[in-house]
Amino acid sequence: MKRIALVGMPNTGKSTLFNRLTGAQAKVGNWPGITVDLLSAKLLLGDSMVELVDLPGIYDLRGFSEDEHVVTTFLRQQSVDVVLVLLNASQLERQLQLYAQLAQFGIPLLLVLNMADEAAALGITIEREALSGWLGVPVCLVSAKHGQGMEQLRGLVVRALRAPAQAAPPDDAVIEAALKSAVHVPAQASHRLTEKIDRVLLDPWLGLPLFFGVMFLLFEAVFWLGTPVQNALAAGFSALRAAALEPALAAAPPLLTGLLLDGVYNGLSTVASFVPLIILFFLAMAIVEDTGYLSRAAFLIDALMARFGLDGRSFVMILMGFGCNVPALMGTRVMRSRGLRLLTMMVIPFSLCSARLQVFLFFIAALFPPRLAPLVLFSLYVMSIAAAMLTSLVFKRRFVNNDPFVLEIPPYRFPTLRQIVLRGWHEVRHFLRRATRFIVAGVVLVWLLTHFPVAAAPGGVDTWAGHLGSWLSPVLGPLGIDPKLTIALIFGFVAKEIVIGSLAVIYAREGGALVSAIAHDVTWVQAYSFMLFTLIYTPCLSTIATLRSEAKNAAFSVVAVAWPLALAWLVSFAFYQTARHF
Ligand SMILES: Nc1nc2c(ncn2[C@@H]2O[C@H](COP(=O)(O)OP(=O)(O)OP(=O)(O)O)[C@@H](O)[C@H]2O)c(=O)[nH]1
Ligand SMILES: [Mg+2]
Repeated sequence: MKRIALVGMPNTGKSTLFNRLTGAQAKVGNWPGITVDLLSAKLLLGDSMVELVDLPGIYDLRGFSEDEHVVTTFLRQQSVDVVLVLLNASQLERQLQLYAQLAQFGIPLLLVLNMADEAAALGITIEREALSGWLGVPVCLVSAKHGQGMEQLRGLVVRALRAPAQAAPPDDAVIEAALKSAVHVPAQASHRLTEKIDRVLLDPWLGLPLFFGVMFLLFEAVFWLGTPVQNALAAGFSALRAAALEPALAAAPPLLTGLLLDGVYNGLSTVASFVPLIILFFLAMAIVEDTGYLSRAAFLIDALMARFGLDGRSFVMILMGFGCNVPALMGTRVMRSRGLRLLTMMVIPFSLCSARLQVFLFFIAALFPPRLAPLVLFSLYVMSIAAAMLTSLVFKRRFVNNDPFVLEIPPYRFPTLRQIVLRGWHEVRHFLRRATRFIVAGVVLVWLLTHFPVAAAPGGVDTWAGHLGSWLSPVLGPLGIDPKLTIALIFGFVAKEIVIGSLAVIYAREGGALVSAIAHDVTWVQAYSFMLFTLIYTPCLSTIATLRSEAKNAAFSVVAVAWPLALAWLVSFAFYQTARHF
């Protein structure tokens, strides 16, 4: 099968084009460095199938960061039939250099100028034929986001595959002449609206408070919209159990009914009721990221982060970790300095990911009045960042950053509805896949632990779970974490998605009944201490595995697991021992 590769600078729309051509769902975002690994998909071109490969963005083929390495190794070692060189049509002056470097690889090239819509809006005109004449390669002008120029592009690719032609690498003089005669840029080509908005949002004094204000308002909105839906779903699941499932299983042996209803059903339905809130949360994050506001946040906070040995990119990775820590850890590949990369990897696991979010939403709903809910959750986000900052202060001397921070600030781009929906769906699918995979196994295990040996009262001190809980109580007791919560924490070590499902099994209740049982058993101080511990201790096995494979250093991985455990204990201890006196 013939193979086509997409190469270009970061944030030029390679993944958008990849998705448009193949119908795949590669992650897209208005931030350089979204794609950090190869992605490939097949598509039908003319009458044959070809493979299209999406690559990380690169500024320079001679670079030495991990993602640039991915691209050069790929071009050297794989047989590639045509390279689509994707450039931002409104930045040709800067980006054509990359084309010249690629021409030296001796692979047939096709020049694709993307973001034709933005170039046109800026008043830039490009004479496609003339440019093609100067460089000796086919050129086409497209808009991957809106779909213009796709037919022409497909036609050119088919032709290039049929009759591969290599152009001579252009020297600087040729490029200069090509730009001069084929690309017309008006004297004042600037993103007007972007500049206007940035005058406020990038204000040195107002910028950061505004950013945190916007994030806080988003939270309020997510809660305000999502909580009623979540309550309705939870009530629906309870009603379904009482009306249909219990009667249907009435004749089955009690042990089996217990496993199916108190175990699997309660566990899954409790988690499922949080899905609407999680979806809304992701949509909000997707919009913040796609518009380009996240890049601005990185820029604003860079100076502050430098004091902690980190930089603006680390901050964005931390925010990305709020979705899931795993892709955020992989995102550190764009960092050139190994010290900076390791330090960032050390702090990302403190990011309050969606799995932890679900645990917190549950406890907050159980123990705090609705009026306080957004505030309590916001405080946990603040704690999440505080834990990350404290960690970088502790470790910054071991991991020194020797790479200056250069970040291009992209213009504001408003995501299309299609982009938002795709992105939201992508995250939700990921969440559900993990949730169902871990939860079913987890709740069944918890059920076994809380129901055996058979002679013991279910969930009591004589079950296996009870023994485990009392064995750990000298360690977790001083944090206000009782034996029942302890079991949930142990399973949370594997994945946080199991925590609430486990509690549903341990308490043999679901939905509203579970909430009131926990509210009855646990004080808000204990609950907050439990949440702090959940926030800071080990994120999940997938994160540990990613840390291990990205850092390629066993000692580092051990510290990256042991330190958060110790910190979690200390923070919860300090909180619980202080707050319980009030
Ligand atoms: N206006 C406009 N925006 C586009 C177009 N193509 C992509 N974008 C936007 O540009 C941003 C970057 O798109 P991506 O597809 O993630 O870019 P990429 O080249 O894969 O980026 P990296 O993976 O970071 O190298 C997103 O906000 C897209 O919505 C286009 O033709 N016109
Ligand atoms: Mg990409």
